[in-house]
Amino acid sequence: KHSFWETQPVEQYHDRGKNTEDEGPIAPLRSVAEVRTNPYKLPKHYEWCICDLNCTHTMNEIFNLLSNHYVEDFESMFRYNYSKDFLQWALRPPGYFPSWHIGVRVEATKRLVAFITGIPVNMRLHSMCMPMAEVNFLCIHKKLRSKRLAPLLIKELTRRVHLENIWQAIYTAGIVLPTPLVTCQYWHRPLNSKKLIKVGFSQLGLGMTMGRTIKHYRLPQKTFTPGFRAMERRDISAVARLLQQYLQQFVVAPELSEADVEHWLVPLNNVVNTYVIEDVESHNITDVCSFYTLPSTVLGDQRHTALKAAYLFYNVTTKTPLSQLVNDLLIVAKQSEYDVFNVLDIMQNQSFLQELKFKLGDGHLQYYLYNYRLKEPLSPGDLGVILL
Ligand code: YNC
Ligand code: MG
Repeated sequence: KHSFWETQPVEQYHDRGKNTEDEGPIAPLRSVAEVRTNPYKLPKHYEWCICDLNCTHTMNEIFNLLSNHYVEDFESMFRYNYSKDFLQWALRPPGYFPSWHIGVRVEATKRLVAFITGIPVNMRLHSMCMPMAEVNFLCIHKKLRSKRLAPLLIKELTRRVHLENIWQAIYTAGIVLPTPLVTCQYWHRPLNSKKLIKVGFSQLGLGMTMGRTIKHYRLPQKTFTPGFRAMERRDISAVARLLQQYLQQFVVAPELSEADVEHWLVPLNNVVNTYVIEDVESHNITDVCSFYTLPSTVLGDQRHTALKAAYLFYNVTTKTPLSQLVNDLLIVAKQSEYDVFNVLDIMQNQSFLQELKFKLGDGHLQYYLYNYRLKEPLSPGDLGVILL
């Protein structure tokens, strides 16, 4: 049924639950010298390119491809609309490889018609730490779908990852492929009910009026936790220490250096917001919370309305209850006119969903590993990693 995925070193459906194999890589170890040096052959009239994210023109092309052809919800009501600033942030972390930003162009016109990316990450699985690729933004122009181009993009990226002596990858997708590591779900906290209902994202609850709904989701004007403030560059080492410690409790989590924390968490307007709790007396940083910004386009709407969504990112609590910290994020997001606040049921997020009035979304997000098998099945709460 999966003519491509059956050939790949991923856990196959029929191996699921067989605890006979040891934990570890699926494919035999290879060396970089054994990796093919020439790119895979594309169909006639198409060519590979490396997309230079420092080039404004290329950034416009990537933005246009993704904003018109990337992920939609099941009913095609909304499509992710990653901003250019966001894409540059997501794709240029410390140590990134420009050669992992892969495009396919039409030879004659140079039009960009497909895209796939990887970024390097040091991932820990149980106590094993290894360099991996985080794969994202696989996208093929709607007119070129179902032509088996996706397996070529994946194989070409894999080849370039192997050339860097990296043999594992992590990725997420909305669809089920061989074989999910964990199945997660999104939960949504309405911030602007009126707009969410108008664009069809939410429905008015049974027996609820618009007035009562708005009142139900009302939030205070000001954050609650004393010492709550935006993270600054001077907080990098304190935040790094807290996060490194906190992520130890999860089965799957990145090992973040100070440089990683600087890249991923120092606030960037309309991309990532991070807040710290600075103890009023000691001035120590005790807690951290963050979200990233990913709008969606409302499809079939002539005015191209955007849905402004915040997604919960990395948090650390040592003193403040997590639900109180996230509630402060809801307040900040509401003040900044976000329409909805989304969280996955990973890490410790299940602990506050009901209390903070999150509603279960439809659809699932599957996490996958490439060329690595874990012995025991995981649950969402074992995951300490967020892919963008
Ligand atoms: C997908 N999302 O099953 P089989 S998520 C992986 N991830 O193969 P064709 C996918 N594989 O089943 P189309 C996939 N979607 O026959 C489909 N496939 O074995 C598999 N959508 O290829 C599929 N972006 O070219 C099948 O399909 C084969 O033209 C069919 O293209 C697919 O970024 C796609 O949802 C998704 O742009 C590009 O539909 C297209 O339909 C599209 O005939 C809208 O392909 C946007 C969208 C996906 C977002 C994402 C993560 C991608 C992970 C890729 C796998 C990485 C593996 C690790 C590599 C590094 C290894 C090292 C080391
Ligand atoms: Mg295709």
